[in-house]
Amino acid sequence: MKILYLLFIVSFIVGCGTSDSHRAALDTELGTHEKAIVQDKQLPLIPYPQSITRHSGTLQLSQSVVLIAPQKASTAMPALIRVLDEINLKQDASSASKIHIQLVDEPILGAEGYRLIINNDIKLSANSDAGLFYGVQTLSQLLIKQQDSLFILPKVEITDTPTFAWRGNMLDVARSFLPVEYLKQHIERMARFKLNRLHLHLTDDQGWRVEIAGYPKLTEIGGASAVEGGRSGFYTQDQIRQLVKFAQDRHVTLVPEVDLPGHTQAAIAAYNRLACDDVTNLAPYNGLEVGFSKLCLTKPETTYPFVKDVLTQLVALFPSKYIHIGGDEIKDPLYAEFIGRATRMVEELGRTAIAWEEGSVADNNPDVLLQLWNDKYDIQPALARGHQIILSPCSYTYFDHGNYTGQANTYDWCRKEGVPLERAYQLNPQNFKQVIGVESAMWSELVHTNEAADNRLWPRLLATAELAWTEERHRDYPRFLSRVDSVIPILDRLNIKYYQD
Ligand code: TNX
Repeated sequence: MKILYLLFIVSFIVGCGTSDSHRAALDTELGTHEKAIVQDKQLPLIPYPQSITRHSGTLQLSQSVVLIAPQKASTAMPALIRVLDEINLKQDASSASKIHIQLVDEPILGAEGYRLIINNDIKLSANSDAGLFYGVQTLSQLLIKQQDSLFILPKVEITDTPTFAWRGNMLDVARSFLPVEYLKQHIERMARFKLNRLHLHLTDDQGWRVEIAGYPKLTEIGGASAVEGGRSGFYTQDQIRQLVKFAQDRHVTLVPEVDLPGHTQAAIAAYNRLACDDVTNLAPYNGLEVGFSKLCLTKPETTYPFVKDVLTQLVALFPSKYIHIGGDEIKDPLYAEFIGRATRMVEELGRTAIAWEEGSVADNNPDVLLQLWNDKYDIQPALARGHQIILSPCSYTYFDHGNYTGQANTYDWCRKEGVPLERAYQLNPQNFKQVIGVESAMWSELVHTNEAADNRLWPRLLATAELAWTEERHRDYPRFLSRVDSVIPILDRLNIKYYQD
């Protein structure tokens, strides 16, 4: 029985530097909690790193650590200090526990990769501050107190780089508003799991959430409405600038979306001239329907200057290379022309547009990104023209769908069983072509509080993080699930009210 157990343990270890017989010997030598760390499971890391070599033994940290780091670790150092504060591990120059951070020049680490070596001390190296930042996140997940209140780390060498550049999450702040404080928390939480794109769906029929100079009614009227039961509100330009900086310090790019030319009732309610003359309902909307509103495309002299003003200000506020122009769920004979013009406007402003998949019918420059959201949408013709895609197929990535079948206040139009964690993990980006990355989406028609948002986002966002970062050969659902259990203390540390089954 014991031998079988050991075989089972050994079979669990991926990329392990310790031989099986050595491991069996270790098993008899070590104390219980050391055993747990050195062997039996995968390291408690999400997303799982690309390469791990484990060595025998552990490193026990003293009650304090000393950090040795270059000036240029300008976000990695503060990130590490935040983690140390969070776990109450003090800094002390005379400590025997050293954490060395260094910039190196190793092409295989790329722009975001890192190497973390835990031996008699901790060495973290990367080509860039971003790489160091991600190494800090990995280290932070290993800094979990054992039962006896000690930090005991496995001796390992981890070399890690992301699979995809785009590791995203979308929050719909238009149907129901999310306050700045929540977004900050969310950015911090995303970064802990190496997610790096926060797409903000800023406008829709039920609300307009971003201040646009010269158009005060967008936020006076559009900012005051919300879906029924949801929260209203808007972000001032100052708040956006602060959020952008907060996110930059955590290597998260804020990607703004103004949804055009449909999903625009809030804008039309604010400025009635944006509607066609025969439209009668010009009031704010708080229902759940989609696809009924549009900017008037037969009044180009009114519509395009508005669109240009909004895009110009978004570009000034958000440094993101990509600006999302929406483009979903609308029928209009002039739709394709509109999308083509809007994507070129973004280009003239020095950025690149993203459009939901429907925008692929327009004559767009091939560097425009398309966001795939219907599992079955035929994106092939757009791929043939050279477009790259963000993967958000709704039956895997729509986290406004239930954590389980029939969860209250969730949608099921895309998948009647909801999108349980296992389903979220089953998306295989490698089955698609020309993929820049993965993005899960939380629409907010039915999500009206911070707690509900936490419940819809976590732990499923851990699946998004791993799909986007970790290569297919290291992904395995049972192992992932056991690592989800291991990172629960981290979710608790971050005060996340995650869904618990
Ligand atoms: C589809 S996905 C939408 C949203 C809804 C969502 C609800 C997409 C581009 N449009 O307007 O909020 O379904 O699940």
